[in-house]
Amino acid sequence: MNRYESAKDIYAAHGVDCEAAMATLLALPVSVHCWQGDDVRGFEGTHTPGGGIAATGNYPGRASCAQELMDDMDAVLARCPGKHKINLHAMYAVTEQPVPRDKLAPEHFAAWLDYAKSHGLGVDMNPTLFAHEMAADGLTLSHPDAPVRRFWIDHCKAVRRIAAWFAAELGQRCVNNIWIPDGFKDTPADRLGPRRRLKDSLDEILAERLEGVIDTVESKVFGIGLESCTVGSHEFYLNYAARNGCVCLLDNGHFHPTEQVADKISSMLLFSENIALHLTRGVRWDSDHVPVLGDELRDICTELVRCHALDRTLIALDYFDASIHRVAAWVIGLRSVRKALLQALLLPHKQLRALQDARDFTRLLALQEELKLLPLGDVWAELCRRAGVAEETDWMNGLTVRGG
Ligand code: RNT
Ligand code: ZN
Repeated sequence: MNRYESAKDIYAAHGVDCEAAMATLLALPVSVHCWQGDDVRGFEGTHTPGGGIAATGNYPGRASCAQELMDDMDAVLARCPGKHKINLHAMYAVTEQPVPRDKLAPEHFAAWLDYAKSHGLGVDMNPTLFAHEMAADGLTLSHPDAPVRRFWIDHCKAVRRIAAWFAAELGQRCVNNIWIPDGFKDTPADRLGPRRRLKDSLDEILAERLEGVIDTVESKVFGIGLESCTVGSHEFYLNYAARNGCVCLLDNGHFHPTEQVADKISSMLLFSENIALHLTRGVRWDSDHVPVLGDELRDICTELVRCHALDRTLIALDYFDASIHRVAAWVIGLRSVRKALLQALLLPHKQLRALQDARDFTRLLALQEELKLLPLGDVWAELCRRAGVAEETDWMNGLTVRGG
């Protein structure tokens, strides 16, 4: 008997169907962020991400133009099982001359549409409200000066229309995620004013009804240089989304280190149709390390499965590590997310819930520990084989270093 057949029997003895788990996983879209390939630089010629986000490290081979970034994404997608979307930022527009961000239009993303079409991929979008002179003082949609707010509102409106265009062209919905860096390094004198201005800006941005666009809003607890107050806090967006019919996005690097995103999911699902995630790994802070198969990621994925929320959740990646091979970093994170989802799909949720409801917490803990040792790797290897991607031991074969 081969290893997969044997693993299948072991899981079946726990009442778990490996075939069903693999089918679910292969059909589940994960949105792959383009910004791992070039350290969040974009193609506008600016070199500091700003807004308190930064890729650290100087491994050679960073993609420096659209073609290189697309080549690297090809290398990533060829190594990862499952259905994918690509997640773009406005600063990745492919244009001959620089185009002001408030003037961006679908034609500036024609190269990405071609890429998505030729690879059968969906696209998600993000306006870029950092790494720009208009965001130099750390404020954008909540800025006290009306002309600054106007520029960023117009930028966000322009990008939403691009998102609608992608949705129409590709025949699948496009998530448009708004994250702003706005905040204060030291104790502000006024928190209400900036938050009221952010609310008004969002109201204007989201006023236009656009077919195929799912608007998400991403909160944060703090950023580097913006330690004392973040205007777009979790409470702000949780309430904003609930009131205005958009979707709250949880980035698991954006909370206090002991605060668990896994624990928030069930509460949110009771009050909203959809939730959105940025999966990352914060090491002591929002450091955006490459996700690995650890407790945090597993707990989040387990929660999605046991709440039957996979089809209500928009899953995206968000990390950037420039200290190791960038394509490998991309692949390790994406494969880890898939592994965590697979492990979650291979748990006997009914049985676990029954133990909790019977208040048999002793057996529950014992079983939870036992399940960690089931042959996940054998099912993962089978999944990779079926998806036509390299197995764990082999996926680094053929990876080269640009310019190396
Ligand atoms: C920043 C947010 C945001 C960005 C991307 C590039 O802290 O996580 O999602 O990482 O938009
Ligand atoms: Zn994020």
